[in-house]
Amino acid sequence: MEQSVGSVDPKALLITVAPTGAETAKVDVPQLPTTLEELVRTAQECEAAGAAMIHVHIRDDDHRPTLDLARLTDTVQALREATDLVVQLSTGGSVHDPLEHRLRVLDAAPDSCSLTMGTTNFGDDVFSNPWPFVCELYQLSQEREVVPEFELFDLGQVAALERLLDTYGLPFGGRVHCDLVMGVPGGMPGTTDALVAAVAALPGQVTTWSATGIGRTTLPVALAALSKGGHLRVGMEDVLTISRGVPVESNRQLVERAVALGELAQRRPATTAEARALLGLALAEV
Ligand code: KMH
Ligand code: ZN
Repeated sequence: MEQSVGSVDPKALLITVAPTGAETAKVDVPQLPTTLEELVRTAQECEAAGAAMIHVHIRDDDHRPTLDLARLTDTVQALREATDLVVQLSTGGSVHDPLEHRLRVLDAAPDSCSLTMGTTNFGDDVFSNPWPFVCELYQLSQEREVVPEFELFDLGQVAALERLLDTYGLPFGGRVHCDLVMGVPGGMPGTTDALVAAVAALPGQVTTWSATGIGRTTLPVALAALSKGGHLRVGMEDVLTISRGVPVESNRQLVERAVALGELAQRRPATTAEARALLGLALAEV
């Protein structure tokens, strides 16, 4: 029986894996997937472990972050061929990427793109997201039929999301999915109190949300998100230790831990079909 878009079992837990990021050097963490081959293998392992979406940053031949369009396009194609994951490209890139290169990411035609709702101090750097850029990227995502995931680094960005939706309407697909990125030095802290405040302030149009805690805030944020009925993002973009002083071996290990935490909360990993329904990428058949 055909159901309405987005009517997904509330027990389904969307696990997004963010395997690489733009901040960690391969030389420091050799297990970080930086080549296309490593990324595809990681994606397959993480899908098998329970992930349904992948948040992708790519690297060049020297393992440095890049937004090279041909490489991004090849990456989307390779991930689609090798997995059924929802492919989300980062439009955040690295703190050094010019805004015009970040807009060009949509030319690679991913299923989804990240869209950060404001400028954030990012450690010693600045992650620049001026309001006109946010509006341009959002309108481009609507035009190109790419589903945005709104990245919220602080409470002000939650308010900015409401302003954006009130001004430009709903995203392509009609769903509003956002991700609380917590514990960045310069953003909201990775605490239960901050998560509860952010979730309480989400605009009414939001249909689903996930959360991720950077570094040592990973576990508190994941547990708080589960207790509030949210979804999870995990991966080596956000954390490099599995416990104090113990390096993460692989992204699969982090996905497996998310599945185990979800089981304790009586949730089960969302399938890729459910993820598509939840994001408005397809009519729900689940
Ligand atoms: N690498 C950060 C500067 C995103 O992917 O959209 C930005 C980031 C957010 O990771
Ligand atoms: Zn990212």
